[in-house]
Amino acid sequence: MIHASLIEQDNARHLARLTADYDALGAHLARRGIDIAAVKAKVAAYGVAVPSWGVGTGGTRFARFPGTGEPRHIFDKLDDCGVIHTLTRATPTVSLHIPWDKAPVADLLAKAKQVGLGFDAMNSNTFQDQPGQAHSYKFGSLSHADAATRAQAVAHNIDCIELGAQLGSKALTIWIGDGSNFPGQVHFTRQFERYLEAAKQVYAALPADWRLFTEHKMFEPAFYSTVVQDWGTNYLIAQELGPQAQCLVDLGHHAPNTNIEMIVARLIQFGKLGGFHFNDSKYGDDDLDTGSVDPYRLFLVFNELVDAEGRPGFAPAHMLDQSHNVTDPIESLMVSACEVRRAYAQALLVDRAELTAAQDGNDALMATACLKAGFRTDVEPILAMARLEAGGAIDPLSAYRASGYRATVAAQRPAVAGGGGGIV
Ligand SMILES: [Mn+2]
Repeated sequence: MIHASLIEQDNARHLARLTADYDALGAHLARRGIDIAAVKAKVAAYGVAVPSWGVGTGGTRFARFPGTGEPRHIFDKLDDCGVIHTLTRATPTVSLHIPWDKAPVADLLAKAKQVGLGFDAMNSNTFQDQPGQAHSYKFGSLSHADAATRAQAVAHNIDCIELGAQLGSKALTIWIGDGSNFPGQVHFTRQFERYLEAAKQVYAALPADWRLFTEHKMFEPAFYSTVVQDWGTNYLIAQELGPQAQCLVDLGHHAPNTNIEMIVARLIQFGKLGGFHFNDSKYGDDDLDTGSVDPYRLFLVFNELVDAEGRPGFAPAHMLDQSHNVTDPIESLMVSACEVRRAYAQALLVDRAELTAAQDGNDALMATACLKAGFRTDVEPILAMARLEAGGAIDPLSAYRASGYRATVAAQRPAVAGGGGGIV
């Protein structure tokens, strides 16, 4: 994997520069009345989960171009996730996707322990058929017109809960592809009634300390309608199911220009924000690297999260959900984990008393300038120092490239065929 001595060697090259930058930023923040050590401590405690499927190369409906040394199974994936956490110290947990990652519980636990990772939310898959499956999901799963198909989808979700409980997971995220491709194809109300009835059966199987997350998405894989098309429907589901059900916000699952930070604020206000799938987008569910297109939007989301810190029951789950089509997935996930922490650190710098005063005084310009003061601050020295002090890399990308990890695993893992498109 990545030896501590290699990280030390690489850090030695960056240490003098980092120390100077950190001290300068500390002095600058002190003039603004901010204690840099307090911000660094919060950043260091902030973790974001990596999805197991994220370490494989993604694809589009056109094609998929596999990289070298692609993980062959969940144990290779856990190795790759271990590398990401070793260098960034920002990704302590992995989110499994069942059945893609199905393996004996004892083996999963042993591997996770070996690479120093825990397990985050479990993800069920009823959007594609598995070999030997009795009923097809071509026309839906939890909302399918056929009762036996719905029962099969419910049973799969309950299997995911039972597996996750043995792994130490505390949440289930339901993934569905249910919807329609033509006007008139489905009866909106009857379809949603069937969905709710099935989801209630899954909810009933939740352990007392678990949460159930549902994700809204306005299109894909269905192109005319989806069952959970927007945050309003998502909120209705969480309300119908009960207190353990909350809404997941995937940043890419909205129409362009949607005010996502406002959706986040609404869900927080009513205790229904379950968490995030972080990514970035330009046009649709592009699954681009977090913060790569619109870092200000990411900051505005975190501005709402920092504002809500300390509210009773406020504990959103954070996960990256991206498709890496042209980059080394490990590099993209490392950079993205750092981008999430960056937005968090910038949001921590916002002077909340000054912001409230500007809002209450109808000083629109000063209110927005107050946000910009947080966003414009280069917090990289805080992020790097937090990594260094936790045993990680000052510059994860530099250390990763110096390690030669990709070439090492490429020699051990046979190349896979290009295959078709789609998320992998
Ligand atoms: Mn997602």
